[in-house]
Amino acid sequence: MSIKSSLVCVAAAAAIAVPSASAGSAATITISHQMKGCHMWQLGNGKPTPNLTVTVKTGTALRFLNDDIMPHKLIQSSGPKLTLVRPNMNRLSAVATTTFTRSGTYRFTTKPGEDYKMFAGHKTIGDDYVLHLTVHVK
Ligand SMILES: [Cu+2]
Repeated sequence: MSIKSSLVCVAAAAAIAVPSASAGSAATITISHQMKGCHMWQLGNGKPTPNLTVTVKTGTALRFLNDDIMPHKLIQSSGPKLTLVRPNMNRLSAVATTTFTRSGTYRFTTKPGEDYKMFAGHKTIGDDYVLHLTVHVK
């Protein structure tokens, strides 16, 4: 399934769950734990990747869910200035959010922290990925 079609599925599911929501749609990007490279982005139930590009409509609320075994601080590296809500995702299942009110191209990365204590000694394969996300807002 392509990234675009899975995003449409997420948006459709959100619309069904909240039928009265009219302004824009919503999508969730999970930072999921992976054996190779430790962590990747995952849009909805899409394929995990360390370099993700998505296209959303103006007004979309994007939710970041940190399901990794380490903290991630969400960092906007380029694009029109955004307000990031709770960007310091420093516990299991922490959520950060932002809403794209202006069209443009936005880029993000994360600054990972140390593994949570309960996962100390947890082994993964290869170097940890540096995550890169591009969001095109139309
Ligand atoms: Cu990780």
